[in-house]
Amino acid sequence: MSDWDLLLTDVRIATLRGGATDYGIAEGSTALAVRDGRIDWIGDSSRLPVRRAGKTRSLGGRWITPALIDCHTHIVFGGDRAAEFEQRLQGVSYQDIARAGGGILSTVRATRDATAEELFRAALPRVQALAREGVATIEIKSGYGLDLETEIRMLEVARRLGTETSMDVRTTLLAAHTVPPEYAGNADGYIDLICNELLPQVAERKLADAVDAYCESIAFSTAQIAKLFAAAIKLGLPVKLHADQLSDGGGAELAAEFKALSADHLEYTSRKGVRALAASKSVAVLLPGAFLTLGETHVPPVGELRANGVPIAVATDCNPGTSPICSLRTAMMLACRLFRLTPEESLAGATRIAAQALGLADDRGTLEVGKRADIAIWNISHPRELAYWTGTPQLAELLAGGQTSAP
Ligand code: DI6
Ligand code: FE
Repeated sequence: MSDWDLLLTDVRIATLRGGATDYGIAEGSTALAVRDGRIDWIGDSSRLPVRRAGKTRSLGGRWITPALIDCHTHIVFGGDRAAEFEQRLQGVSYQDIARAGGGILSTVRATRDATAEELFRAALPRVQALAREGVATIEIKSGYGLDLETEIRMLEVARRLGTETSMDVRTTLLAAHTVPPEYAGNADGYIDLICNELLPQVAERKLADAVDAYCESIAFSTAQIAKLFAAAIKLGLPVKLHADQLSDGGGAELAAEFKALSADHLEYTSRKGVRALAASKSVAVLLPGAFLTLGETHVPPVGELRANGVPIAVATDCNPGTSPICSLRTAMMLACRLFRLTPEESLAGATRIAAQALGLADDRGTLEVGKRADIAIWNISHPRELAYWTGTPQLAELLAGGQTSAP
């Protein structure tokens, strides 16, 4: 019988495991043991097998949950869009700003002008801010380069954020975010560039774990994205989609057709779209930060998603245009307040279901034997507080793969 590396005793455990009710709270006085970075044993302390542990820590009755997972961010970018925020407050719409060459394209200009080092230095404190509130895994999208060189630079910076911090980073190629100025009026030509040149290079160099696209009248059509998705899947890359954020463009149906890992936003998704997602087992990722920032009033069909058994995740969408929010706890609170998720759904959405949205359901997102020991230790009196307070320093410690992780 081999030894444990770490034994946590006198802990209260919210496992968040699937199918459990009440946060998957483990009854009684519990303990959790870690071996080789994974959870090796969980249970009642009175049944603890006798084994040597490299380190034993009594946590004085503190709560632990799975570390949080932010499954949708655009955290690498140049510049900011505070001036557009002011314009929008004056009543100018997001779409009008985009049509006038601002919006995503203004961040594209700033990102193209930035070196890899500058992009890394700008993103690092944002990644650290998420770590400080208990996040151990994030997804980072490209999509502000829109040319071969800058899209690759963004993905390399994202990978570097994963190697130089204790955050585990999953990267996504979002070259189909909007049509770059060089291809104005020729979106099909740009999709061909992505399919024929960018995607093969990115796949060859293993720079992306998935491929995303923006399905919207101001971005790409379902036909264009279908072509891109077919190319991605041929190269072995799973897909996901920005779907139905500003209008019902059949995004959810498209995501379902390609068995997407997730369909994200979904403010305008129809019943038909919800049923398609249910059949494809794709995750619905809700992004209340973008909803709030855009002053959107059309809420995603949460009741329908629930009724059809579509798993619901919650993420920050951290980006300079529509969601300048670098706090997953804030997104969790907003998902409750704006979309009527329960605090338990919101926490599951930022742990177990977020892992599923990244294709990592078997690896992390719950506290169960065999899963990665990504564990958040909290100063709270109940896990429902995690979708209630924001901006409060309630994280006592974050373990990533069983190791104390410094933000
Ligand atoms: N939807 C969003 O909310 C972000 N991208 C997208 O497709 C916004 C990106 C931006 O405005 O910079
Ligand atoms: Fe987004």
